[in-house]
Amino acid sequence: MQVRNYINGKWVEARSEEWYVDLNPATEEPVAEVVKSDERDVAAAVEAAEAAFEKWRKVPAPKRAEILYRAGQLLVERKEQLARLLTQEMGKILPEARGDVQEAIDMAFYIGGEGRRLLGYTAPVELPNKFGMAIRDPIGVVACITPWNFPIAIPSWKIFPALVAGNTVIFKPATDTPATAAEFVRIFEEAGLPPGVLNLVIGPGPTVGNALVEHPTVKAISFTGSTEVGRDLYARAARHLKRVSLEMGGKNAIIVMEDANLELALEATLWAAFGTTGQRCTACSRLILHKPIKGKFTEMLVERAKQLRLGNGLEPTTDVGPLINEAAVRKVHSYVEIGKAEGARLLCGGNPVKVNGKGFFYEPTIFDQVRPDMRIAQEEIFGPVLSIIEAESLEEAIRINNSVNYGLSSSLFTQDVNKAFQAIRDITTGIVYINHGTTGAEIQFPFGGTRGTGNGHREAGLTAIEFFTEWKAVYVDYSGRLQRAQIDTTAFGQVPVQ
Ligand code: UN1
Repeated sequence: MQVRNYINGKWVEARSEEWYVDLNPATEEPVAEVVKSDERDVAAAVEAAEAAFEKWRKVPAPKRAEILYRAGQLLVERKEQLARLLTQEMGKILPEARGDVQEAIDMAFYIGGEGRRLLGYTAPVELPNKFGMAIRDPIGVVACITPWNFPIAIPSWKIFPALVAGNTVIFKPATDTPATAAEFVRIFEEAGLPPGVLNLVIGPGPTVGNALVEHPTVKAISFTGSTEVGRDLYARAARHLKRVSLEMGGKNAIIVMEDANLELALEATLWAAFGTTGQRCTACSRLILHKPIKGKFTEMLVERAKQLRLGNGLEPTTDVGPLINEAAVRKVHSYVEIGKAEGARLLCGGNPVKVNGKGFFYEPTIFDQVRPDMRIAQEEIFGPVLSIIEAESLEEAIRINNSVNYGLSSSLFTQDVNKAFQAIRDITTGIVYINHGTTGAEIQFPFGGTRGTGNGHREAGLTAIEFFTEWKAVYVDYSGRLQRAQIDTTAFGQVPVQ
């Protein structure tokens, strides 16, 4: 399989004529040969997107939305095929890959509705025979830079809202998941999206990503990825006064209180910590246990974690797939070494593994006796490594929960409604779960976080359209004479004579 760029409605090779090989992380076999683009391809894509914008912005929004609905329908029809490709390219188990596609389907139909909303507002004005309204405009050419861990869902959060609002898009997917990205773009092509409205440029962040940040025609950048890259991108984009939405790391915790349903908390912890091999921004990497149940719950958890089966995500018997690549295995393992050196106690896992002699697998790993200030309790590992921290009270648990440099998702297990509401009030992350793990956000609510997780924006939900539109305030004076606001009004409390 060969994967090419999609620029101005055509599947094209990179100007460099270079290719790289995209690997299946479970088998280490090639999935595809992929174009390796550089700034010349970005320039061509931006030119196409700029030209297309003039027409696309004038297509009535309900008509733009019909293309989204058609794309949603094609995603429904092709869900299984896309999920299988996604598993082969990214590694997550097939049921999760189906969920990834489903999240894009949900977004297509949810945000398609914006075609008949894109709500602005009117408000009364102070002068007679004058009308005021605030309406939304598209921004222009926008860039969507996306990670490999949700190769369809995350692009869908960005591309669908951008398009329905009338922008044209350059899509730069992660270099680890280009084949899935290309199949996603093919769906828009088949749905009838005009040439140039959505362009795909595949290549490394330092060249393609940078070129997008520096190109003056790209007006906004929606980025999901590491905090390190996001921070640098934000600073450079600021020099161009670009609008930037950042969705970055997490260090999410589950708190389990003495009165919790422990069986439920156990299932939820296994799913949130080891599902997607811990490679979700929302994954649980800290487990804060109330002292009275700590011993018992830890025992239950370790026993179950040891039974999780590693393997190819296409096999129905697999619980946990591989990490994305060799570098990820090295990174996760280095954190395990750090944890040991810091004095945490390794209860299970802690080793890279091969399945049938191949693959970037890592054992589900649990550390006990972790102090909140240890690096394994503070830094994002992005793998199947869970740190157990003890707390004496709910107040202490919440304090520990909040005292990291990330703020994406949190979870509390309790059967006490008072504790639940106290936690909802005091937890300072962008997403809070009660009696559910830290993963599984739905697209109709805002997605994003505080502190090092983001820069104040939220994706999805009612907030999805905010980022991709520009406000325009419109005043229509139909008095036929010069009426000066703030000046030609009557004195306070005096009604103007008609
Ligand atoms: C991510 O890991 O960046 O809430 C996205 C969840 C998924 C999305 C995760 N719906 O876990």
